[in-house]
Amino acid sequence: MPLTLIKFPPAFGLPDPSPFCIKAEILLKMSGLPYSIELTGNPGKGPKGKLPALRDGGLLVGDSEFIRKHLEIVHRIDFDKGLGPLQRARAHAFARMLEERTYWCGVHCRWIEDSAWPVMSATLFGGLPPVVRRIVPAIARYTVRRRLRAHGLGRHTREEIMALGVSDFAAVSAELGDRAFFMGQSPSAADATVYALLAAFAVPPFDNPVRASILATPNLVAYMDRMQARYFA
Ligand SMILES: N[C@@H](CCC(=O)N[C@@H](CS)C(=O)NCC(=O)O)C(=O)O
Repeated sequence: MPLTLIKFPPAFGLPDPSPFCIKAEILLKMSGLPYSIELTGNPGKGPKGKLPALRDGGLLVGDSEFIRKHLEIVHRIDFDKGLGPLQRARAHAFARMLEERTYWCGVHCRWIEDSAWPVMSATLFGGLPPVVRRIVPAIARYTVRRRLRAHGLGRHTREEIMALGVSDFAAVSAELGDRAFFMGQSPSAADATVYALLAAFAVPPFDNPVRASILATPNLVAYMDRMQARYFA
């Protein structure tokens, strides 16, 4: 039964505006399994109201991490083949940092920064009919602001949020060192997350201190080029 990745359409020069959808797509590419893509602007198509989701026969798996688990358990893909327990633990910790903390810094950069909002709004909501377009973006931005406050990151000042993002990618750079991929000389699951988050911050429409720090870090820039050439050439 073919696999179908349900994801958002490409945006901002990225294969997907969502780093979680980029992560899921890289995992599928790493797996070597055949898959097709279904594009939607409606996260309600995922079983948990978010994207990505993976359809496998009659099963709909929501959340990039459960998609990974599904590929590992049902399709017997070992993304971390060759990694020892300590490397697996480090990869796990970095991925959780990027997905559960750094991601929210990216949400601030895209949704809250006034300089980013026009391009964000036009990209996500530009296709709506004129009357709706005047209301829906404002409601969506308000909802995201509330989520950021609920997470906790939205309670910090802009300077504090940027400093947290910069420190996360400094840690990524230190861990990566001069390795070709995050955990060694060949790709593993962590690369799907690390690349997805780096790419989400590095795209041109969103200019902020976190993006500047990434672009000023040679091993991160070389790593992004390497990953892009390998998975999205
Ligand atoms: N933990 C989830 C996060 C997925 C997620 O946050 N997706 C966002 C896009 S980046 C989404 O679909 N948001 C729609 C919404 O919240 O309404 C995963 O790893 O897949």
